[in-house]
Amino acid sequence: MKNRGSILVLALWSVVLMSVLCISLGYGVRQKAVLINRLVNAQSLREITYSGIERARGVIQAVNDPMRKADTLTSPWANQSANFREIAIGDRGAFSISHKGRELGGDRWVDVYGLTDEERKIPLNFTDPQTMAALLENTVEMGHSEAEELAYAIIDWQDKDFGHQHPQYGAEDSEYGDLDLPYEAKDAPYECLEELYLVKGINAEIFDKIKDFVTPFGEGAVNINTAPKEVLWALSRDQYLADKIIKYRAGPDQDEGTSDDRFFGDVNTIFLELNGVILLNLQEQAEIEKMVTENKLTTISKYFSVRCRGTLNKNGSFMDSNAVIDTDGRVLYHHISEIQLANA
Ligand SMILES: [Ca+2]
Ligand SMILES: [Ca+2]
Repeated sequence: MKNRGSILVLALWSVVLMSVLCISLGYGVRQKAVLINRLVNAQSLREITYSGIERARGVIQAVNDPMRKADTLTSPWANQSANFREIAIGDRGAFSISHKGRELGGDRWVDVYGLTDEERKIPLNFTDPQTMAALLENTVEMGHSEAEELAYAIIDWQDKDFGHQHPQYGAEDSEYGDLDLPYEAKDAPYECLEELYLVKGINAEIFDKIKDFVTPFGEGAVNINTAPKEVLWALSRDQYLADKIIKYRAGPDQDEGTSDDRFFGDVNTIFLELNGVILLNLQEQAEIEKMVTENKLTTISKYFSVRCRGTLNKNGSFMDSNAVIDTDGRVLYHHISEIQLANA
């Protein structure tokens, strides 16, 4: 009887042990299956967003005629849902390339399906402290001396010398060396926008307010056909001239990005073309001539931003990817900014 009892206890223990083993094995297998599924989903999303960037490169190369006179807000890269909105990649998913643009005839920001040119922004590696200070005053609502102080720090960060351009303002090695975690000023061109966070005086609030109006890309000139009011205002220091340029561009319907838009095809005739439609005063004429003489304006663009979201049909997983491409087909910057994977 005693032996039978022991065998029964042993058998029961074996059953318990086998059950625990099965449960833990099952859990491990399920974990691995989830992991593999997520890796497969991430790979699919990568392929879909890369297809979006390839589409953008194709569109840019198709319009890259060296004889073209202008890139404008009605160019094929600028606003074309057919090319950039919810483009299916087989039955796996789709990509959209979009950015926030001002609603036609209003001040609300809406999704615009297309690329943005970097030449619509102030080039950080070529700008002067006065232009930068004007932008800060108008977009961050800083006082003049506070804006100048920060503008000089932004320039000092990338200029090659170690000395301050301004006797009181700016920041070079000495200012950064005094920080809790010291570093040196870069003294070399900005390569990505987020570098601004390293500049003395820049915080998240300021970065957010200027990020759409400055760029580390470009060759020094701003495209007068695409620049927003904030940029034209900072360049010319004249809000009314900026308004007149945008009014001219918008055409008779006074909406930008529509088929009746006007554009400038040659920097040397900007004054004549603008004055033919909207009368300019002598000061505005001088401001345009100054910008042209200092090579601050262009009518075409070479660098383009692509903000692409790839999504999976089966579970809504998505990946956001930002890239900058140029008219030669080069990808100069590429960064996955967000990825959200569902388990299914
Ligand atoms: Ca420097
Ligand atoms: Ca128009």
